[in-house]
Amino acid sequence: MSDTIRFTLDGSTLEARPGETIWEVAKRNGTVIPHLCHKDAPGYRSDGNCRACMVEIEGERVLAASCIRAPAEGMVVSSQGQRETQARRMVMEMLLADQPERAAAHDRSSHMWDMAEMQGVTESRFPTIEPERIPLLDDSHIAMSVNLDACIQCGLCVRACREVQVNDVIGMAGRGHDAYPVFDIDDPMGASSCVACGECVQACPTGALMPASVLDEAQEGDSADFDSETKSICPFCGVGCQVSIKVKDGKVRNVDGINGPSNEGRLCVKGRFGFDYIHHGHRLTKPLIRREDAPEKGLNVDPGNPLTHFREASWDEALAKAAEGLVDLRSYYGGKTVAGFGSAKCTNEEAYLFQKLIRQGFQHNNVDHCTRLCHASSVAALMENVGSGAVTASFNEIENADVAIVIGANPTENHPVAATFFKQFAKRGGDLIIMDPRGQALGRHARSMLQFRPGSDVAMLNAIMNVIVEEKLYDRQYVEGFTEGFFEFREHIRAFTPERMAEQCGIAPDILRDVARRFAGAQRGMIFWGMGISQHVHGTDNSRCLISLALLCGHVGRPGTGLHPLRGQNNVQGASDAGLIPQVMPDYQSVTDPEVRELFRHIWKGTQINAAPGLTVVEIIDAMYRGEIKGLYVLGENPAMSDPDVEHARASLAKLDHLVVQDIFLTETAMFADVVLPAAAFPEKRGTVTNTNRQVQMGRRAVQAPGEAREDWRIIVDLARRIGLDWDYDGPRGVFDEMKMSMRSLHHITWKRLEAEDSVTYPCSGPDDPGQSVVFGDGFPRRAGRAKFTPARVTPPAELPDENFPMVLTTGRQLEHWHTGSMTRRASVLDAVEPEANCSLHPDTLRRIGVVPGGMIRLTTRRGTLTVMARADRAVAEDMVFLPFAYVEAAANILTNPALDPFGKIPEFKYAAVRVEKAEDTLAAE
Ligand SMILES: Nc1nc2c(c(=O)[nH]1)N[C@H]1C(S)=C(S)[C@@H](COP(=O)(O)OP(=O)(O)OC[C@H]3O[C@@H](n4cnc5c(=O)[nH]c(N)nc54)[C@H](O)[C@@H]3O)O[C@H]1N2
Ligand SMILES: Nc1nc2c(c(=O)[nH]1)N[C@H]1C(S)=C(S)[C@@H](COP(=O)(O)OP(=O)(O)OC[C@H]3O[C@@H](n4cnc5c(=O)[nH]c(N)nc54)[C@H](O)[C@@H]3O)O[C@H]1N2
Ligand SMILES: [Mo]
Repeated sequence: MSDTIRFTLDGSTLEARPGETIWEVAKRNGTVIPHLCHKDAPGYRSDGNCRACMVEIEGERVLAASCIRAPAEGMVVSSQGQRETQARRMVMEMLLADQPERAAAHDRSSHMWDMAEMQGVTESRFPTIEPERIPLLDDSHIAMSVNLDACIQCGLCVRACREVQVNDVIGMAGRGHDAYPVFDIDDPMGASSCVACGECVQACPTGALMPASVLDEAQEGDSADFDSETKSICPFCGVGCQVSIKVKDGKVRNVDGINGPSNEGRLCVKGRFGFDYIHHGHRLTKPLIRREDAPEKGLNVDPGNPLTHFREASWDEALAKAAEGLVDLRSYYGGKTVAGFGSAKCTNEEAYLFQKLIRQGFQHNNVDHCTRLCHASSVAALMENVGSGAVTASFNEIENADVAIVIGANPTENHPVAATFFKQFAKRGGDLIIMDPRGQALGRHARSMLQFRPGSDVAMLNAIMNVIVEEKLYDRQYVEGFTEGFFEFREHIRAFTPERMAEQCGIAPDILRDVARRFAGAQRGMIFWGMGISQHVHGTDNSRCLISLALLCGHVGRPGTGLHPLRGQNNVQGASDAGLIPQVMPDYQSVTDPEVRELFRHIWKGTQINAAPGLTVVEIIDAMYRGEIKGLYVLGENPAMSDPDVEHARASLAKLDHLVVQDIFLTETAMFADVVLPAAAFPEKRGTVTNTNRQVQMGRRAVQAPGEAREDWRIIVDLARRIGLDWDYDGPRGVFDEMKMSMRSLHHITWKRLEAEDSVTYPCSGPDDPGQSVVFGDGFPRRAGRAKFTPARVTPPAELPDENFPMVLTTGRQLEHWHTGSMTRRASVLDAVEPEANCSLHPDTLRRIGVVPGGMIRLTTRRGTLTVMARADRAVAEDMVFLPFAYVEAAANILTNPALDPFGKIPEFKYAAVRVEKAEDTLAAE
């Protein structure tokens, strides 16, 4: 290629690609030039400040830093000559002079010691630092230690924090030799605004910043002192970060991010410091059977001591008992009285087996999972209008976008690694537009932050589209070429003028116009959304608007464009693909389609698939309450916490004749069980998971499961056999191969490839194709290849504030906790950072009800009441309360409204009328 450059390095002629540095070309050709302040990882800008990587360039008087120097045509470079090797050694020696000795190092295997060793430097000829200048230890953070005596002022931590994660907490203070990193203005790390992503710890080449788990009491440690290292996937969110898990003495010692396609080496606090839930003393290690003399079913069990209500049993007995209860119901009342809740925390293979067990074993489709509470409405709208429920582009495509809307999602807390890419986009000058009734951290990076009224998305989005249509800003060619329904849509949207809608959504007409013009005027735009869109009785309408908006502007199918509902659980995309949905078989093939049923009859050796779509999560809970469903098998879900109107859900669980719960902890749901089956956690098993980007990735076992806990797939298979199914799987690989028989999405994705490549994106066009991150450039999987405009009307939330319940309750998440808290409240770092149930209100609202921040308030809705500690947060509107749902002692879902969206059947978790008062016990205490 003409734009490559040829130069000579150590006598060989090499080619440099555009933008490559001498260091990079050398590395690509097998020579690692020593380096310290340069990090060989995506996202890290070279700085050339430490001079550890100097090379000689013919004709130049001074040596050059190879990490920042670009080769020029014909340049002659030497990296192995005496002059540069000596100079580099000198740099190492000078830096080592100020370091603790290797035997007492914070990290005896730090990158710095590696580099010293590589150059034969073991000690320094130079005087060591004066003792009074040695900085003090900062151990104020629970997860990270700061020992600046090892700092070489290379600035990598600053670049990690500011440029890679874009958190801007670390800066440099002081000058020259006495420069040192500071947190915020000069706070101890633990008191700073640090969000504990740990990027700085991963970047630091000397051990000055270290995971606390690697250090002993004397602050000495060795990052290479582990028994095994396993590449796997983070078990928390749908970003699907690739991780390297270091295990010592059977326990996870620390976790690093590796260069997966979605995370490019980055992690957040949960992925880096949240794995020790798997070692918690509450882990289920033996099967449990409810005791005959157990008290009534309820939340009355201590998860650390279940033997008050349960007795331990052998696997044989527990599986027999679990199966017998289900089989009895099937024979007395029919298969329809048994339902299953599968898991988005388990693997693809486990999800597939689970839905197969229910469909084959009970001859109906009453199987669903948490996607129903999550993006069911988004998927309904996407299926209807685009013909596919998955994202049209990976979130990383934001790199190629000019404008991006993030609406009803809070990625800095819920998809923190995706958020780093969003922040980088804004930093590069990308036009980031946030739309959320609540302020959020991403708002600081956005060009516009539209803080509109909750539940008024359709009004706001329709007004924006009204402008685009009226001002003829839409992409006519795209609309004509790739869509249908535009003329009806255009008529419909006429009425939604910004002036009319402004009052409903609370955003001024000129702002709506400006946003419309920017989004439509950009070359490439993306839309990201989350639960603020989906969890409403009009969630499907909300999503329809977003789809129409992207179609109008032609922002689909090209790099830097697309629709991206940020998927939540680590494997919710995969579990949905695998058929854990009552209306569809694997790959969204409808149960009502005779050809589909025939296909599965064939693959499943004669099984008749029931043609009637099954019930959804909330419908199953209602059917349990009415006594129509009498048996339930729950795999890795916690409906006794996560379902709306949870007292009703708990009452339904208590009514069951037979409940089998398979989990890693005795969850609130398991407390109602007749049989509890102890499962291996994700880092203890093998199998594939699919992230929000459609990347199918390989999860591997890093540690052994505790006690008698078993991998989920194995438990499902054993149970299936005992209910009479003729299954002979001997591992996830065989299951994956069977999945491929019915799932086109897995074409060209083989187990062997995943073993070798760790990740392949679907759709994938051939054995060497890494998969397509952007889809639908040449049409949609719908009739005539066209996507559709479906007009949406403004509908109010199911329950509006009134005299008795004058405020609005909204629920959601926090960075450190995972959903129902089962995992993260048992992760030591995460629980220490966020230990107490809390809610947030505007400071003026707190003042009005007479509560100081940190005081207790009482929240009451038509469903129930609870007390919880209140924080002051200006991000929350004055008439709203934000309540996370991770805390059993103040379970948000006691309050939420179970009203459903008619299409997605998703409950309205984001809006309920609430009364807020000062809690009586606080009153009494005064
Ligand atoms: N730390 C952490 N991360 C998680 C999870 C977790 O439990 N903890 N769960 C994972 C899962 S399964 C999911 S689905 C994702 C969810 O991730 P998100 O979708 O980001 O989740 P939420 O915090 O529930 O809500 C998102 C936003 O919706 C806004 N919102 C509320 N009402 C409205 C409204 O009427 N309209 C609009 N447009 N916005 C509104 C809220 O203010 C909030 O900022 O997170 C995943 N990641
Ligand atoms: N109020 C309110 N409620 C909500 C929401 C909201 O925003 N507000 N959001 C909803 C959404 S989006 C979602 S996705 C749901 C989530 O609802 P759930 O899926 O019920 O919540 P989790 O706490 O993630 O439950 C996962 C369970 O799996 C277990 N587990 C983890 N790993 C494994 C494993 O390897 N094997 C097995 N067998 N079990 C395992 C955990 O211990 C835990 O009990 O909550 C919904 N509920
Ligand atoms: Mo979710």
